[in-house]
Amino acid sequence: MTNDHSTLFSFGLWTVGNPGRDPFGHAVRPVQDPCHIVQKLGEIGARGVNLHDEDLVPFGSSAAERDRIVADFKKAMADSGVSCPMATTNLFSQPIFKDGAFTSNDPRVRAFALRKTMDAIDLGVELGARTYVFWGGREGTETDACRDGRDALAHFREAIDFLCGYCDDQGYDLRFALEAKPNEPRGDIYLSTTGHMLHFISTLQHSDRVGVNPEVAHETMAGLNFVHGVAQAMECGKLFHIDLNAQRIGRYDQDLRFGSEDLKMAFLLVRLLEGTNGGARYEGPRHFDAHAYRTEDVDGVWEFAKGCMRTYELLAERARAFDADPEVKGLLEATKKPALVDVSGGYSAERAAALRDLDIDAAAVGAEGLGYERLDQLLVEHLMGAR
Ligand code: GLT
Ligand code: MN
Ligand code: MN
Repeated sequence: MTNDHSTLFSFGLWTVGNPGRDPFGHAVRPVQDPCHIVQKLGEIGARGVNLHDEDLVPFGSSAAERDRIVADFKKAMADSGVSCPMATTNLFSQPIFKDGAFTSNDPRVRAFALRKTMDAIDLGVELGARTYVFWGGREGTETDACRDGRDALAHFREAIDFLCGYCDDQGYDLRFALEAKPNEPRGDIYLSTTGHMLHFISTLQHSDRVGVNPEVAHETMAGLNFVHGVAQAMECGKLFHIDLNAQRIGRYDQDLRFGSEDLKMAFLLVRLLEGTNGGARYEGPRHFDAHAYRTEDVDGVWEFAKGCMRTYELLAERARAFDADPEVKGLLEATKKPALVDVSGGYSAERAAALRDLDIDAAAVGAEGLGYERLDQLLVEHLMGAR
């Protein structure tokens, strides 16, 4: 099975470049040079690389150093046939962001964050990025006594509106994708789920330019149904990007290899993204925001990366087989009966009267079996390659 090239797989420099540092232990792998990472991504068939400003250009670099680093990186991208579909800003590592960036109480921090983001947007656009991610890792609290949550949201809105204006002014063809997370590294992070983000977007001045970047691990940490969140984003045309990985409920943000946990959810997610059930396909990059187990050396990292892509392709193939299975089709047909009174056009007195006139035997309907046990068993059998 090969990538049919309509699927763009991408990895962040921070993912395959992750040296295995965690809050309790030092790095276990050497730091890999960004140009080398790009070359390796090209070799394994990943055609996209994503980055934070600081993944490529160290914080505090001079303009001349920045230009030299960027020129080398662009050459590596061209040599390997790897593009940069998405870029983002590191607004979490430097101590100045300890209490947030755009939502900080301190106007100096907010100004610094805007300036850093404008520079990072320039970098992303120079590398060809079409999507710009905002993950508010430090935009949160340990004590809510420090700030009124309404002020935090107003400041966050002000920042996103301002940066949309910056893109308009520069003539940048760039869409913003907001990434939610409930907690970690802050005790609580504002706009904790994709649903919170979707509402926030509806309050923006330039809401057309802004969508979401949901991450498997972030919704799953909180025990939420990730597939529902992605479906909601797709249904309102706001799935601008996606962070694929794996996660177990209730743990720290594990960012595991795609499909390595909750394979059934991964199957249903791929089925939704690929549109094998008849819905519109998600056409953006399949980005793996994940990293190898800390037990691995650099070879293990590239096994991890190949595994993410391979599992995605296998699940896409399984989803196609599931939706083409006549027995599955038959069971799903039964879920698609036409409405008795079409209310999709809104309320009318006639429709209300027609609803009142319907003869519905509630007891009989309530007593019908729906066949979902068989449907789910078929899903499991397809997932296991038994059909
Ligand atoms: C960080 C975070 C991710 C975000 C990245 C973008 S950085 O690794 O854990 O979920 O997508 O800022
Ligand atoms: Mn992410
Ligand atoms: Mn994560």
